[in-house]
Amino acid sequence: MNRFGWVAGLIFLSTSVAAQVPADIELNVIVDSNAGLNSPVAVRSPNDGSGRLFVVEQGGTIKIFDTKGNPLSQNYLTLPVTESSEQGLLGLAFDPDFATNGTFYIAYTAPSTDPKLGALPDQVLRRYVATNPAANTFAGSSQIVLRVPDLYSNHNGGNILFGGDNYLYWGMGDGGSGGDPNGFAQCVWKKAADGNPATCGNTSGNGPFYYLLGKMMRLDVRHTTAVATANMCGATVGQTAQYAIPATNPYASQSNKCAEIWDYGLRNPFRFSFDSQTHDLIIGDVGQNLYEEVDYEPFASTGGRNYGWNLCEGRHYYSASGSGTTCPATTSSIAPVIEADHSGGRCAIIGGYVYRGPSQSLRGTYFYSDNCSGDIYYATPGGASWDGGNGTIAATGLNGGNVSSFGDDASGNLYAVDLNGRVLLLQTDTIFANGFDGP
Ligand SMILES: [Ca+2]
Ligand SMILES: [Ca+2]
Repeated sequence: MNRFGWVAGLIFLSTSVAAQVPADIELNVIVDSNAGLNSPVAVRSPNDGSGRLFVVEQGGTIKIFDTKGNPLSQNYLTLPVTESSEQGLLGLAFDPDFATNGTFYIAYTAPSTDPKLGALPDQVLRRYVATNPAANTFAGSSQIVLRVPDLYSNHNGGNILFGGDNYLYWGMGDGGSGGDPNGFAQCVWKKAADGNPATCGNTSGNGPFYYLLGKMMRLDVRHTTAVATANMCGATVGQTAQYAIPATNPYASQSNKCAEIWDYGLRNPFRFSFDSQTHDLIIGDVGQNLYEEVDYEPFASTGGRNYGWNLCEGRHYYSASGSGTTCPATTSSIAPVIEADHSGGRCAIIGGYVYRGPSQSLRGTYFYSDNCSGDIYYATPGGASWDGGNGTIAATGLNGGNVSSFGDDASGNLYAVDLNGRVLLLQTDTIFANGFDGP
């Protein structure tokens, strides 16, 4: 492409947020509030050809809905968790070969009666292996893969997904409170050169385990480790670990940094996704009091990226060391592609998906929401800023209630989950895919 064409492309991207979504875009109720769902926080497809949708309830239950949106009579799985506004059963990820190996993972806050590494119940990653992958109630075995200690009940991340590389990504919040008082999000050290880096806070006892807070972890959960090494911050040195470190993780070969870390500088990456076509990683990172953000990472990335928290909040300084919007550049962290302030009733971003489903006119558009406003927003991926670099947010005019999550299925249908007990399907009115009835 010639220079002029490249410049023209930039001009197009800078104005692309003003593009209109189709007039016939709709948000249709697939599971309504009478279906008995209690605080749903995730929807997942097992991609096994069954058409089943698995819906995660924060209180510790996984339910299955059929292709018409009707709940099956029995729960798929129930487990004890600690539940509060941000604690609970938070994530579900099916192994890419679930149809044959029956393996899936959940992320949850442990019940208060479990042993714990920190002051509060751990955030736990657990593997399940179903004896019969096609069964509608779980029977089989399970084991804990990794535990992360916690200090405050908020900021627990909890989304888990397999990437296009077949590694499991687990978004972890900064531990909680406000402002990341211990500086965990900027701390990648297993052991500091001087033995006690000030930026890593007071973590007496189980120190290194805390350094997984405020991170995107990347784990090879399809393999175990016979003898855990010193840079595995989620395992005890010398003991067996129920996961392995991908050799291509940024700190895999460094002795003094946590090998589980893929990215750092995250506050609460509550919901993230992978573009099913490009495998790019797109993270919704919940802001402090002023700025929500979306972070973007191409599939070709080698990780080790610093998304800025708690130096920056969005494109703005958070720390007292500066002011204005030059924070990412000044701190050498990565600026978000979308920054959303708290006008319009926004309080906490809900990261969404790039649509790749049957409604052709929606393909390639990124849809996301906010837990307080419930508005469904959209942006066109491309370049370093999807909002024109100035925080201009584009709304579809659709509202999903207290949106907690999005999810897709094998056909690319995009679902939004409403904490009020609903699952919604985003589509244009000419498409009723996967057997769902139209309005
Ligand atoms: Ca927490
Ligand atoms: Ca950031």
